[in-house]
Amino acid sequence: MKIAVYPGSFDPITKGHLDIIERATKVFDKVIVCVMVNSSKNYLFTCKERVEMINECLNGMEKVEVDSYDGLLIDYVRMRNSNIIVKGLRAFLDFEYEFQMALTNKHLDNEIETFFMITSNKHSYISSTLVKELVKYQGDVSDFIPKNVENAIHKKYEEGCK
Ligand code: COD
Repeated sequence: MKIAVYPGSFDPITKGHLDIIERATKVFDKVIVCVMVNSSKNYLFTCKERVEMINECLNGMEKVEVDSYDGLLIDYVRMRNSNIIVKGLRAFLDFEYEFQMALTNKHLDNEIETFFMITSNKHSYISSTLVKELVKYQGDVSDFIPKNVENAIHKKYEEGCK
């Protein structure tokens, strides 16, 4: 059974992330979406909120499990009896960063492989940062995030989060 781990911050999940998840289920037997910590980012949503939001967006999508982990990605991948990391690539900018992470993970555990999936055209410029800013200033984000995610961002800003 080919189990793949799709790690990320997902703060919040976007239609770009969901597209990668859906396409990954066509390649792997099981896809574990894992909410993790990128220490260079400040998060709007708690880990629990991000996990809940992702579950709501999956609409019972088969073969997908949502989890969270605060630690090294390779430790999590091994713990889940997997050796596959799935990543999405939007642009050249992503490539440099993802390339560095993939090689570091490979150095730490040579058995673990990173699979890159190129974003689909219509999702190529979506980012969690961009959608948060659009919502903050009342921009239309219906093409970028599901409605429940938009509502959750609105709620955060109403509560005074920055
Ligand atoms: N279309 C396609 N793919 C996309 C899109 C889009 N529109 N938007 C984002 N993606 C991809 C990203 O390229 C990435 O692969 C994935 O989706 C998640 O993106 P983010 O932005 O939600 O998550 P990141 O990049 O902040 O996640 C970084 C991790 C949390 C995975 C990383 O920091 C990590 O592994 N942390 C755990 C600690 C660790 O092991 N560190 C050492 C790493 S070498």
